[in-house]
Amino acid sequence: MKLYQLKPLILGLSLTLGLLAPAVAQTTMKISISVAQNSHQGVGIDTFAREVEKRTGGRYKVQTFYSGSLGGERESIEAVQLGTQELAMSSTGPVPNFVPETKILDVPFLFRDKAHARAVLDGPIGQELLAKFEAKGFKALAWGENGFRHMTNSKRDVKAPEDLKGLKMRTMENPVHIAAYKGLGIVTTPMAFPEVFTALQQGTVDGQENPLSVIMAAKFDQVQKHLSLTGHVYSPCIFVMNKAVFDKLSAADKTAFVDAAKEAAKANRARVDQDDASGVAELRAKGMTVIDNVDKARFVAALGNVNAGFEKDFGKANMDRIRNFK
Ligand code: EAX
Repeated sequence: MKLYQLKPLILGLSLTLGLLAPAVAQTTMKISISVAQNSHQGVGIDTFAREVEKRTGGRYKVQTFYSGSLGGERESIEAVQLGTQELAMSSTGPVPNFVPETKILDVPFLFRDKAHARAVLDGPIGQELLAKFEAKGFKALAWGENGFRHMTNSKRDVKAPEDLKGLKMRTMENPVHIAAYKGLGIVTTPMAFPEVFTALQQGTVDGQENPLSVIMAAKFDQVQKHLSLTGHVYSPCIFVMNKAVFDKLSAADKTAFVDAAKEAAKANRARVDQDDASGVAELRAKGMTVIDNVDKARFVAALGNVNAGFEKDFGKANMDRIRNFK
């Protein structure tokens, strides 16, 4: 057959396909993050979008929004609860305002390392916490990760807890963080993430704390000189979805969404590992002074009273269950 003879065939075929296409209803949903696309969370939601589309045969499309373009993390979780936005990936920063049981995860020096944190979150403790979201209008699909948080500031090298006294630092809108940093003598200024760069640039605050992944994605090296690898809090992320929207999915699609979030969490955590491995050298090359031999035991000791308060509030048994999880 000659090409010109094939043409009507191809035309006919594409017409048929074109007519068939509308029979497959396509639903578009939105997911957002507060950090840039080129980041551990960007990899997370990009993977999620791709996996949802693949696993539902293209019937569901997920539109991705970065850099807080739909609002900060608190706003995004509110939007998911209200249903004006179907999905969000967020740190646990603002989550206790919606699901108070998650507070325990942000206790300083609770997790030994990322492997410990990931095992807790993917195991029964983490799954029990995911279930708590349901009563609040959410389907929590999976835990992802921000990573261990470190302190940066524009004033001085922080080597010991005393060096933090009087530093004005932006904190997340999270009661556990605020109480802990106050306990270290920091002047705390809770603020949504999209405002942080400008606040640091204009000197409204001296410093902030975030994992290397976030520090690099937000280019905080441009406005912060001193970085201390305090690793003071492990910061989880969560993939949340509006519960009513999730409940309307077929059983197979529900599985597709949950599995897509699990794949996304894997990709997100792998990028955190990569950023943790390359971050210090990269940030030094960009001009930051990095204190990598912080005496953690002294930070833990300085938080003694605050941590005793957390044990009282959250239950020593609950904290020990996390600490001792293998
Ligand atoms: O989730 O607000 C924060 O500092 C978070 O770590 C950031 O938005 C990434």
